[in-house]
Amino acid sequence: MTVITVPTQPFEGQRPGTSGLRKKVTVFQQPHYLENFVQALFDVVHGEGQLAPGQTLVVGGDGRFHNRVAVQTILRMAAARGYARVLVGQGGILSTPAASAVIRRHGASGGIILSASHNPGGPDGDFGIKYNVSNGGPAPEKITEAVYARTRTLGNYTTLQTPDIPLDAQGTYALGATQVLVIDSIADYAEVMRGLFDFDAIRRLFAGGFRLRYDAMCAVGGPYAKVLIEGELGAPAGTVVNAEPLEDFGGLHPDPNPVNAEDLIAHMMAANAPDMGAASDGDADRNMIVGRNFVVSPSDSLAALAAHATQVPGYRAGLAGVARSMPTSTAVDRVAARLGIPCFETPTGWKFFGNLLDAGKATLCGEESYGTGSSHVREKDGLWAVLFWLNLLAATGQSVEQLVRGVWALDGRCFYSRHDYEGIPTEQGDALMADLRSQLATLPGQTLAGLQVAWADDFAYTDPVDGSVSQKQGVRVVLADGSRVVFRLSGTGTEGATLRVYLEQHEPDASRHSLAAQEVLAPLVALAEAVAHIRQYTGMNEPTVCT
Ligand code: VG1
Ligand code: CO
Repeated sequence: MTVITVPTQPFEGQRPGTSGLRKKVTVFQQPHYLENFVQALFDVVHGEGQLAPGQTLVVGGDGRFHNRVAVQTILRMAAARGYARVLVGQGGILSTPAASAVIRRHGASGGIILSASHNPGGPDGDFGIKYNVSNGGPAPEKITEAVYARTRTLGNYTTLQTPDIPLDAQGTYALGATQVLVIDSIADYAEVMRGLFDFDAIRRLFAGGFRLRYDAMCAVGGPYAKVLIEGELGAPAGTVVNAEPLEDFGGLHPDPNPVNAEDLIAHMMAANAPDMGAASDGDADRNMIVGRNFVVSPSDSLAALAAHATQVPGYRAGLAGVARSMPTSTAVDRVAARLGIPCFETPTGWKFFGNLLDAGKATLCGEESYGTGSSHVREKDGLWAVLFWLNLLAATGQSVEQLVRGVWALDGRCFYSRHDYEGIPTEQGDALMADLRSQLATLPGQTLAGLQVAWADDFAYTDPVDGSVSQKQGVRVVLADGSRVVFRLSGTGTEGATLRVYLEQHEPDASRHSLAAQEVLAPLVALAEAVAHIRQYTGMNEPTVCT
């Protein structure tokens, strides 16, 4: 088979953000756009002009519009690169955590995940590509930055001229000298889950009439949840809703939060609500947990999992440590302190957990953005979190609400909310952040909106394993009691800028634990406005989304 070399020119802006390169589908549909990025990636990972003999690549995506086209492009380019084997999920489908599991279990040198995750899909929606390394986790910044640099100098790429590989049935095909294996998208992942959780106990829970509503939001989590929850664990048919992955997610926005998953919330607040509700996002790495009449904040979910982890077979021996992204609430820090284990604070984005997990410093990790995971793979994992909760409910006999309130009773409640201002002109977003940064030296000691600032900084992180430093990861404005407001710009959006304002206040007094978060946090919202002049910079009076 002849490898062909196609001349090309660099595209602007192929810089991966918080989680891979995300752009409008129409941008990815431009001739050479995806090819350039993949060539740059291979050039960085293997060396310019170097082949990848003996190596295995994993390829799959969340099934959104353009997934199939992109898979075929990547298969041809991987064959031109001389990979020995490419494992591709059936139908081109692999959830992000499943891709991580496949990379690890098959000793792959890496994997390409096609997803824009929680971003909307369809012909007018978003597409994305991300590279994961041999530990199964997102490539660290030194790789993503090198890929970006390479995209700016690229002059050609190599590929094959071959017909498409049939993806809909499992099988083995030859593409040049490369063996392409279309594999079961679920089997490896399911095997990892079986090794962690007490499936018998969860089966008994369902057999006893326990009711779950799992909203897969017409995204890739559906088939996984169907096989495991309805199939293996015996939950009644219909437990998993919106279970069929659709190219446009049925018009839903597959970002599981109370705003986008309002239908699930309505079911959970109804008179005859199920015992537990859950939802996952476009690529099934996020999860939202809802109790009957009780919404669980992601930060509280992480804290509850950490507090009760030893009830679950996979974590019986205890946790080496926990880790959370900086804006995530300090609820898990308090659990860690009580358990006497270390707690790490990282920048936003799952790639920062990889080294801690590899080094055995952390076992559980989480982010405020509905992401939780553990050392079982190197990605956050939506269905894993749901199974973890089911296992805990089965083991303790408690309800979702009781488990969370139990943690509050011991450690106090961290009232928490994130306010997003979406679609701001990029210059305005940058100007707001620059303004904030210029105030860092003078903020301490100032009283704004009636609150006195104790300290302020721009979060910087030194990786405790490899010493790499990540600067400018979010501006923190903190009060003497630890209450805080954090500001950062999103790194996953595809249109303009999104300002994220994170608000947190710890409340030790149990008599105040049932107050509404937005009420408790109102003074911090006023502080945020006083410090950042959000109205002036964004022209918005209210956030577009509050979670
Ligand atoms: C957001 C979240 C972050 C998460 C990232 C990827 O990033 O805040 O916590 O890791 O999305 O999630 P940003 O830069 O927009 O704030 V996913 O499920 O879209 O891969
Ligand atoms: Co996701």
